[in-house]
Amino acid sequence: MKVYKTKNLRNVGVIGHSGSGKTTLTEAVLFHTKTIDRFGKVEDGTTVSDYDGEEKKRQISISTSIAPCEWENTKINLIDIPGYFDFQGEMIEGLRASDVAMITVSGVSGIKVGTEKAWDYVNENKLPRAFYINKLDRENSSFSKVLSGLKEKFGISAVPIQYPIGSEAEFKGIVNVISRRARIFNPKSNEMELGDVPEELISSVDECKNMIVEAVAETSEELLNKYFEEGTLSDQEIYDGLIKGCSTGEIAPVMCGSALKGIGIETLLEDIVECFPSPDMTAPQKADSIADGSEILVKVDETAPFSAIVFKTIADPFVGKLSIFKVITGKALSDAVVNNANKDKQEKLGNMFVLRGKQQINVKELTAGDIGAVAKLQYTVTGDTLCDSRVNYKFQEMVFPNPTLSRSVMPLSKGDEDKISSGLNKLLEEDPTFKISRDVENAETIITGVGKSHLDVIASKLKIKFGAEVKLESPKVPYRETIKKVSDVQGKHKKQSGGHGQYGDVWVKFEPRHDGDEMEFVDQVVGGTVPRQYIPAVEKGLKDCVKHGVLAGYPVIRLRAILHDGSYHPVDSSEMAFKIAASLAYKKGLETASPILLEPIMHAEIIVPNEYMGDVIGDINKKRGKVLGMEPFKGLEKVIAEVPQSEMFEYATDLRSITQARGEFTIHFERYEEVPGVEVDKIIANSKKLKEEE
Ligand SMILES: Nc1nc2c(ncn2[C@@H]2O[C@H](COP(=O)(O)OP(=O)(O)O)[C@@H](O)[C@H]2O)c(=O)[nH]1
Ligand SMILES: [Mg+2]
Repeated sequence: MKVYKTKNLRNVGVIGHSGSGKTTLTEAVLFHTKTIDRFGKVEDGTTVSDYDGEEKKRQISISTSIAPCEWENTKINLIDIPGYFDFQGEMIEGLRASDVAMITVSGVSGIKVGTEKAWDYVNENKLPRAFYINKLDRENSSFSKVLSGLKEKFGISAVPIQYPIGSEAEFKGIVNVISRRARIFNPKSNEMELGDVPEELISSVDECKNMIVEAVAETSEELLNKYFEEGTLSDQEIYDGLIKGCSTGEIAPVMCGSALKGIGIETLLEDIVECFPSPDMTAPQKADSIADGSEILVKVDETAPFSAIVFKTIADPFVGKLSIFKVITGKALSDAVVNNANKDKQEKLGNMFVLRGKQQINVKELTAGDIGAVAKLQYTVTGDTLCDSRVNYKFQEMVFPNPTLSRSVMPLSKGDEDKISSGLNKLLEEDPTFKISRDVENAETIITGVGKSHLDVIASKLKIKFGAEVKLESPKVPYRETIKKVSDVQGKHKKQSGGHGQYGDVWVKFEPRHDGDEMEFVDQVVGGTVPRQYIPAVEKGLKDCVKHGVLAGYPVIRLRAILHDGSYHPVDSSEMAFKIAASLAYKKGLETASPILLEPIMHAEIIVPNEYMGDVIGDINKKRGKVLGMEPFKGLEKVIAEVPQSEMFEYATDLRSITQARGEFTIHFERYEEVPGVEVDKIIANSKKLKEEE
């Protein structure tokens, strides 16, 4: 593959609602540019972008794929980004490398939640954007309906630069609105052929062109004046204004076609080259100065010293780790030794290549704006900056959503623990939206992700890539026990059967403490009723006991134990005998001091569009939660609540279904609170059942 100048590069992130045809469109572009000679199908698992075993199995995209192709001296890097919400991290990574986000919309179903989320994200990150109305070959598809939907939802910035010829089963071509070039499918030659704008479409195409002229005129005072004076703008002014308006995000060009039938692909390519910004035209990248941390803006510039951002990592058990980067300044050369500005270490780029799906194509050089990959970097992780030694900044890191759905990982066969843990750690390298933690109490590994499918995919990758089969279960609630009243009891252990006897006798007062969770042991023995040398054994005995409460076996907290009396035997007393005496006192003492169960209460902040407030609050109440307050938050509403942890394990899934994935939440442990009576019996019964199973 030849080396392209920055001006001749286009990085197009294909995003949008799941199923709108992103992967098929990517495949169609590869096919029509003769990059591949077979048009793969998502259903057959034969596309370039959905090459991973998990993607083939599920027939959806799970990870972001890069698909470069060459067209008229331009290299177009298509970045096929999964639409499914669980793989949001992949979207953030994919868009980090994109200079334009092309939002695909189904011509049948129109704007969906995924369209809105894509728009919100690119809007927030001020990324240039365009729309592609797909599936115009399908029954009930409508270009004009979807176009007015886009205008209504996203404002006048959505301007049609293409117009369809025919519709549904009769859909057969596309008009390039600015150049008025029409391409029509000729069933005889089985090719798209250049032609004139059909008579009956001329007025519609004119109307679209007017929309473009008006939108372009809005982008500068000078053009606006000219437009008012002359009533129109020249084609060159339109192109210049369009590309400028697109790069600042003021104009979102709307294109259309049928990815599956391959209708409109040439016109799309034409517009990508003519109307989409090259990497140097988009807003500068934010970086931090290494010397003093101040913010620096870095323009894509092929003449400056080398710098690149690693926006994605792939963990492969066979190939090893792949780091995928976008060159921001200068050029990347294979075998170069570069700095990792985040780790202050040197890395050798070694064999450099571009990825097309899973295929690796070796390259010697990549210019600013281009995307490449290297294998087996030692220190580098996603988000790091690789650069020349003269570069004194590092790019600002991507912000990923906090994962909220947890599962404990249960090995299916004993002895797989090491495989699981090393596999999970490898998967962690490629996925910043996934976390591993340890539940020490139950000796379990907990994984936390964005949603159920995300965690299912991780379990499945563990099996396929790392050969360890696991079952995912709801994590256990870390209940606690304590007492509400005071008791004062004797624990006496006395055995005199044959030979050496055993004798220990203690009086212990148990009371709740409110100044700490750990058991406090107080020694108030006077007159040596319990000899000095046995007191540590009593304390040790009690400390062992509080690991298991008397109700359901959960650890006991907020307990004070005061040893104040006892007796001993000069021959039969021993540390062991006093330890046993302490445990007898413990059991009796706690049972008579009104033991209770405590459960963790979480503080939750839930952010949702106003129309879902009622349902969200109703659901919180159903979950035994308390709403503490509500406040406006960035045009949405924030609900602040406290909810028992046991009710929140599925909340990521629940909130998604209540709000059609429009809600978000964060959660953290707040405190322990008494479990209400009705729940207690269930918990005790459950813990008995678990013990019997062991
Ligand atoms: N009729 C028709 N079907 C399409 C078109 N584009 C995609 N599809 C189908 O829509 C489904 C989802 O496509 P896919 O590319 O996986 O969508 P993605 O989730 O956005 O990547 C697949 O069954 C495709 O064959 C199109 O232009 N016309
Ligand atoms: Mg896809």
